[in-house]
Amino acid sequence: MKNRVGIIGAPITIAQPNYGVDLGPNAIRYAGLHKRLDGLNVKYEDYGNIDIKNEGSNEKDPKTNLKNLKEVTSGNQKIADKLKKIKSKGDFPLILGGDHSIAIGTIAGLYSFYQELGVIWFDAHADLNSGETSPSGNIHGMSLAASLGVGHQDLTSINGDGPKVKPENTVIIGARSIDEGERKFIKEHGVQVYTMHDIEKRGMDAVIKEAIDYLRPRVNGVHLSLDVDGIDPLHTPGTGTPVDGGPSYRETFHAMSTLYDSEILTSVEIVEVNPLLDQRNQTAEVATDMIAAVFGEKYI
Ligand code: B3U
Ligand code: MN
Ligand code: MN
Repeated sequence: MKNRVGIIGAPITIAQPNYGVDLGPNAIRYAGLHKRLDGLNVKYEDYGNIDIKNEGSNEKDPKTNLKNLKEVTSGNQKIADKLKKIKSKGDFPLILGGDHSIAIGTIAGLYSFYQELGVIWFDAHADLNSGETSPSGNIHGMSLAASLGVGHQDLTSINGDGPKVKPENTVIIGARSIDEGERKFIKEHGVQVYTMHDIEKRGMDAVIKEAIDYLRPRVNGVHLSLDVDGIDPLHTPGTGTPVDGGPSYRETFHAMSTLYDSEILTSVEIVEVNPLLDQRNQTAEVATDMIAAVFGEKYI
């Protein structure tokens, strides 16, 4: 990556049920993010954390089936604005979450620069729910759908009405907990999904290379949205909704390293690190290892 990296903390926590995800950005910094980037000779500017008010009622609105819609919307509006600012300076955005709702803001901001944005959504979940299909009312399970233009208007109209990314430019990797409504969404909209079944059968190397080859001719930028619950919880216990049976540390590191080699990425975010559920900051350390891999760290 030739551009300077612009680091932003985006500490939204109220789009999911556990407090503590707002501490994720600092946990990743404490795990040694800056030193790792220094070691790779990556130039960066850390803009600190966006001022987010995590003060919702945490109650499902009976009309919309959404929790904390107003607060999640205003937090994401701030994230979209910040993204636009640092992209205008020419920075390569690195966003530290925060829960996965922050992708609504980052992708909306990126839309001003990439009308054909590709998205790699590395996650145990598909995050393709809406108020109509969500079992929980938690907006972090709806962020990819909202970016695709499906969901409550407040969420789909951040930085302009409508879809910010096309289903055919979207690849999900690592999915193993998909709700009924999300299954339908995938079939109807044609999102490319590599479940754990595909990874088990074909190996991570084949899957990540196919994803890169699929996106490269279609898009003019690629955003990596890395949910740490995508990784097997053996390695990342500090996250709110862990799902067993995920890609190992090694497989994930390899995928990140292959993405670096491909030179396809134009922005990266890492989400759902929750230090209050963690053991000795292990999850933030794994997150930092994965960031190092995506910025070029090798074994030798
Ligand atoms: N699909 C479920 C659970 C979930 C989604 N994302 C996470 N958990 N992290 C839902 O609530 O939408
Ligand atoms: Mn997610
Ligand atoms: Mn997830």
